[in-house]
Amino acid sequence: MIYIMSDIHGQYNRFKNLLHQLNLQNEDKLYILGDVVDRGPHPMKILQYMMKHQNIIHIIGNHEVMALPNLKLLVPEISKDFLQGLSPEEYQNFAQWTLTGGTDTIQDFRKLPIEERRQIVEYIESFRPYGKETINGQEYWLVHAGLDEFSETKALEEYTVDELVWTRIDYEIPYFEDIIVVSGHTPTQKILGNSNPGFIFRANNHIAIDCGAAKQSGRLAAICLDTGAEYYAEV
Ligand SMILES: [Mn+2]
Repeated sequence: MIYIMSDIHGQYNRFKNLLHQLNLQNEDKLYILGDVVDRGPHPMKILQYMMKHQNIIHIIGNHEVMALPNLKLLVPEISKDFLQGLSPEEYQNFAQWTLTGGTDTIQDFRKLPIEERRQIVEYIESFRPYGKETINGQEYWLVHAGLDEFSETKALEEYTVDELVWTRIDYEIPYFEDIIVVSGHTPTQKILGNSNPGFIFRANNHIAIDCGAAKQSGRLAAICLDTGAEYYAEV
């Protein structure tokens, strides 16, 4: 079976709750479509769990894109004058990241011994830009946010990471007639005209699975592509 989750945002309890429901077997695969970090308290426990499980496939989100260069800077012990040692560009990236939820990630990261911090950085560096699966003859493209600079003739391999992690999909318009695009990034609470906000959205050859786990009022979702079954964790 192939399962997909997205936008866990440091919510380790919801993650464990959902894993318990999925009861993953060694031959199953779980794709996580990015934004494991930021805005929630325990991203490191989630990443360390993912690292230990070969059948969990990590796809990059915009929050990993923002976090990675900053986490690299934070691997050594941080002194009081850390910020003064940054170049203007590094400083700007750092400030931007802390404004979009990075502070939770920093606090969690700093609790780790240096060797474990290195492992986390290496693991995030290995995140893939996208996934692709064909199940029962149906092709699925798995991306964090969508397909920016879309063209029907453009192969998935041709998209840059930035094109895959930042865009906001218009879910009323299908990308393809024959390929279903699975994405996170935009909570289904924010999809215009969605009759079931906060749950998995499926229409127009889109499956949107970010159900707003970063917020107390939201939930973490998973879908099984083989059966179509949906799973939710609210606590
Ligand atoms: Mn995102």
